Amino acid sequence: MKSWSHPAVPSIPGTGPIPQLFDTATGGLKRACSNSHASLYVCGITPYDATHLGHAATYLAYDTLVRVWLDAGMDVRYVQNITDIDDPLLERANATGVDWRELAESQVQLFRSDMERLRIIPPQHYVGVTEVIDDVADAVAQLLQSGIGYRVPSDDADDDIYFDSAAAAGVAWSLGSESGLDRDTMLTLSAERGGDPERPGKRDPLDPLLWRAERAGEPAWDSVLGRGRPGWHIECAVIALDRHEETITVNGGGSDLVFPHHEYSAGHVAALTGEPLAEIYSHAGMVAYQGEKMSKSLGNLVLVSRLAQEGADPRAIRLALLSEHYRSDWEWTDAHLSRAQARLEAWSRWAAAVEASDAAVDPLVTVLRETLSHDLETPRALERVDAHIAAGAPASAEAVTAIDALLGVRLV
Ligand code: 5CA
Ligand code: ZN
Repeated sequence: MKSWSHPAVPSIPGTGPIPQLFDTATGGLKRACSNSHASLYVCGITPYDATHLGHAATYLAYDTLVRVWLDAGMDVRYVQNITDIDDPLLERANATGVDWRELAESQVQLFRSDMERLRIIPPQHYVGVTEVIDDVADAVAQLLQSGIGYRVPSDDADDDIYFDSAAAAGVAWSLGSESGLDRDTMLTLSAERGGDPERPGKRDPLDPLLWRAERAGEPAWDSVLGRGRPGWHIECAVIALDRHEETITVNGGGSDLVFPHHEYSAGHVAALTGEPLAEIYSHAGMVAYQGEKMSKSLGNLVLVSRLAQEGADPRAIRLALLSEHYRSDWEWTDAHLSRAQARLEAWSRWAAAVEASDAAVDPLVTVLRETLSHDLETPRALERVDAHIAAGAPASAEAVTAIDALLGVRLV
């Protein structure tokens, strides 16, 4: 699919450090670097409602990672998917009487324009699952062949195909190796997040769906498996494998994807290749609004597009989101935006008097680099800029450039 346009990212003199990033699987910080390049797979939207601030916060976290990597001189390879066929999309399309393809297309377009508005660096490959149905079917056929995929009969269709978690356990993955969760928690989360632990005929209630045979009235594709459509986790496993030739540096997404989604994407990749999906499993915290996680199903959304229509400067939206650390769960309030607006005005006044500096590297640039490379500490980075300005330091061209390159906020 078409991605969105790339914002200008200036380069800062010198290079920044390789970032350290928190890894869910080991519960600690890890150096995020394979070699001279870094690869990133971030789970994309299910396009049935427009970009809310929770989505924006998650994509902004990985945008910050990309910016830090670029500043460290790394070649960055970035892939993102679109879940453009799945139950929630079909349910919304049916409920509103809109064709599911039109719904997906319109929401993806809105997402692209919101990402552009926020100056978020696009992935090089932006891939809808509907573009890779054959690849998914081939992968599921391979799992069937190796005995890791198995058939589960259904009353109203051909057999569905499931993933045998126990048979897949090996060196690169076993159940729990990504999430570290106990079985009871997994059972609860599976039921809440698209799994079907109650389905009869499965070898283990936790085993996830790989392929859903065609049902009357549902979209389906011809494939080596017959007519049907992909399960959710195999979609991301196959897109990550198709576009990255080796274990990726970082697999990212919101923390609602820790289990089952990233656990089983990792399991599927390990079963297909014998290699781990990622070196680091990274998760952004959940943004709440009015006391609950911001989500399409609850309807408590604050949309990026609506804030922009109401006159919010996209740079202030960016600063408001960056004022919270990406790993914390937090609640959006109007005060986030008004504080960010005031900050943007103060920074802009300071930057208007930008002057060339003699210093080899402005100390603010070093501070920003160090702060961000430590698990993307954006709230501290913003405070360091505030303190620099409050101390009366002049605006050097390097510092203004660094704020643009690393924080994505162009002041002049
Ligand atoms: N299509 C799948 C991933 S393959 C999906 O989860 N789509 S989504 O539209 O529901 O979410 C898109 C991204 O935003 C995911 O990374 C998800 O974890 C993240 N996300 C969703 N809600 C929030 C929230 N309230 N706060 C932070 N991130 C969120
Ligand atoms: Zn995903």
